[in-house]
Amino acid sequence: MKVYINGKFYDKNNAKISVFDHGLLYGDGVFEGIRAYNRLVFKLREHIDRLYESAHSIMLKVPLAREQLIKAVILTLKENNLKDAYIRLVVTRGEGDLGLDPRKCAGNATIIIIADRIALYPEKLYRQGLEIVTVPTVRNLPEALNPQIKSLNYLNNILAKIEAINAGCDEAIMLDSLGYVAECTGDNIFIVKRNELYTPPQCMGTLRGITRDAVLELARKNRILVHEHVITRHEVYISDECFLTGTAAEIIPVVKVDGRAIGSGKPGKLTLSLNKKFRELTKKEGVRY
Ligand code: PXG
Repeated sequence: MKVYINGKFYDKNNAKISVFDHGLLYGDGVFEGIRAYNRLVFKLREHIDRLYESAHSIMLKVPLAREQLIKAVILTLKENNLKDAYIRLVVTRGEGDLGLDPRKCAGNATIIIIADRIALYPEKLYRQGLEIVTVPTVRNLPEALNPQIKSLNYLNNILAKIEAINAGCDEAIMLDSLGYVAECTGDNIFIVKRNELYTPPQCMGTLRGITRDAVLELARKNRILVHEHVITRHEVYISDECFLTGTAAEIIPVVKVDGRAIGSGKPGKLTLSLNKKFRELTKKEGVRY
């Protein structure tokens, strides 16, 4: 495997950055997870735009223009000769000293691109559906660290993940500070009620997922009514179907939440049909390499 760091490729074993990098010391940086299917990078422009937006918000200057970064991603995929891939794009504040002061990192931003394979959940869970739980750790408050910023600081999500694992589940529902359903640790959440789709609005402590947007677009094209609306746990419990979306997870059905069976307790019809449409989309849409 070849890893891209600041314009050069390194073997996996030699792909190293400074211990003074503020990405390591403070989680000071931003990232994206992107997928390529059959030599097509899915929603590459959307991921790149979100990365620059996250960086802009934390006043981190990405030392490459967007077009150059797109080229670097494509080059990394070619270098690794991967037909299907999961691409991790990381931009850190770079090397500084042992203080918080970002001025010490001026002009040192580190750009890392890793292309690999990924299987987030075992294949059988896509057929059988996930069991998830609501966890005590609430999602970061937008007024503290806005979940719209895809920052390297994922401790909030990792704590929730640990709580889910401790409860014997693979994934967690995180609530916002008002107690509404926000999202899962690395996925957005949807429910289906009477053949209509509901997902929390992006302003409520939720990342504006690119898979979420793709699903909303697919639903609208197929004349399924969609509501970006606050959701309570009760509404999840009494929903007909539930599923999660994310670049890594893709679309995964949820069949049990906090011990309550969702709908029939099996992956729902609309979930499976949207999943099929999503897979077709990933086969035909994207930036070719
Ligand atoms: N919410 C959060 C908090 C995320 O981190 C999503 C939703 C889905 O967004 P996209 O754009 O991918 O549809 C994400 C992104 C993992 C992992 O290993 C997951 C993400 C990022 C990094 C790692 O589960 N998901």
